[in-house]
Amino acid sequence: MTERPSRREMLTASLAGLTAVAGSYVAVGWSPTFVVAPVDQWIVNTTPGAITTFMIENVGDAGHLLHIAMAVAAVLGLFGLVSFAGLRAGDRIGQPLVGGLVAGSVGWLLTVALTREPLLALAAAGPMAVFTLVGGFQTETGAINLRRRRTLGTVAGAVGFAGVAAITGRLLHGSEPLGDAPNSEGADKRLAEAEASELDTASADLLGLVSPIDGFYNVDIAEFDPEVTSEEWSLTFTGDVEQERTIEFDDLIDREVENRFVTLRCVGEDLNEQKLDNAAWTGTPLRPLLDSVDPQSDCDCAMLRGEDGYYVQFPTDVLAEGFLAWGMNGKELPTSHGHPVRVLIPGHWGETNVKWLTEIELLNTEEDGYWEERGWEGTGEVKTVAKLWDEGITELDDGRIELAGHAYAGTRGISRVEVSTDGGDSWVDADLSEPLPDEDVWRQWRYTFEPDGTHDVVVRATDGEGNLQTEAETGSSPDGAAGWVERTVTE
Ligand SMILES: Nc1nc2c(c(=O)[nH]1)N[C@H]1C(S)=C(S)[C@@H](COP(=O)(O)O)O[C@H]1N2
Ligand SMILES: [Mo]
Repeated sequence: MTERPSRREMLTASLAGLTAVAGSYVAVGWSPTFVVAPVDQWIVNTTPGAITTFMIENVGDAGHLLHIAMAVAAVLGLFGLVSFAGLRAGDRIGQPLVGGLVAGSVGWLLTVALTREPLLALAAAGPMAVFTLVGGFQTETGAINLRRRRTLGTVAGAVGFAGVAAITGRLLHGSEPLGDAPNSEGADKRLAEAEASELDTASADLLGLVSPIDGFYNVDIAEFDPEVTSEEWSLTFTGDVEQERTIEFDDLIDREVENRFVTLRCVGEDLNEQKLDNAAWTGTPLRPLLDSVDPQSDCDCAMLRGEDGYYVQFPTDVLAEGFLAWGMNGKELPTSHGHPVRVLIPGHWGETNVKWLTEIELLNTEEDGYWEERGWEGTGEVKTVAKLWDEGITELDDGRIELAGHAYAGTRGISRVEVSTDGGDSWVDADLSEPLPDEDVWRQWRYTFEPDGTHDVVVRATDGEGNLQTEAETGSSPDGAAGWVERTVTE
């Protein structure tokens, strides 16, 4: 018969679990070798697509928090159980030391199994052993045998000291600033060009034509970004090609360099959400590389894969228009945007722009990508949209109201943005920023009016081919939100 856990056992197991997770975090930070990461990845991979889509539409990014919470809880529970088992074993034979060792060793094995990092796993196993040991030395009433107090004090002191040292080290280490992207000399000129094309707006917080790197939106299937150095990185063309080919980073950056503006928009965003951003990217065109492998694919389609296990499939002729980028606004790509190399596909939804790109497989028959398997249809061209975010609504000193925002229609471009302040009865043209000479880039719009009470403001764009933005509203799933953004503005 097993007895129910006592308070002492529960406390020991919880503390051991907590400090093991904390120890792992202190050692490796928010990285793929943090002990929670593989469990989190497993949850992400096994969550049914319908649930994922439901979460995206209803709780948005909070879905990530839920995944993380589940993963942390699972690891805490697992470690707690191990400590509990060690504690019981030690009690049974009257050897707390053995209990601590058992908990530490099993904890270590478990962490190595999850992270494949034997040395770093000690950061989780150590605290586990120590706390299980401390629990074993305590009596049920919580009193500690006096003779052992000194030993315990020394052990606890040492652990505390190591913990503080490690945390300080981590804080001092911090995140290092991004270096300049190789061969990105032309990027500065492009950034200056964008600044010169911007509209003057009254709002201090509204984005200009270029999104700052740390403000650029982020969409990831996983909660832990892969960490790939440019030395480790390579891209391989596989599948139905005349000739398989692998290209390394140093060879990639030696190819023809371009600095292009490319705007990205996520198919999963709500109509007036802000998963829409623009940057100047440094990279090289894909077409010559693709031609060099001589694709033989029957479906004229390719599957692109990223280091995080992400994959997406779309036509080869769309891919050929793409661009392999290693720089963002003149800096090397940050981890969160696909370091060291991502693909950028003009005019198509964000999901085609694979980060941490490692493989391009030419296929003979079409296959679903990660999001398509989960019910999305996000590999096509973006829909046209004009946005009116909060920061774009400003009351001027003279009492007038300035409305400003961004409009985007992929490679079709934006030719016009109209604003209505009476719920769509009458329309006026907004000012537009100078068009940038790139094929897939947004524009800014601005409109100022005299308010008179409460206004039902509606905004709509017309693309470069003369098509008016679709009026009928739809949610984001499966192929992107449609409709006109409507806001109530009161003087
Ligand atoms: N490897 C990989 N690439 C990816 C994703 C991902 O989760 N993993 N997300 C895609 C989606 S859905 C979007 S909208 C864009 C977002 O790019 P960003 O995070 O740089 O803004 O990346 C795409 N590329
Ligand atoms: Mo996306």
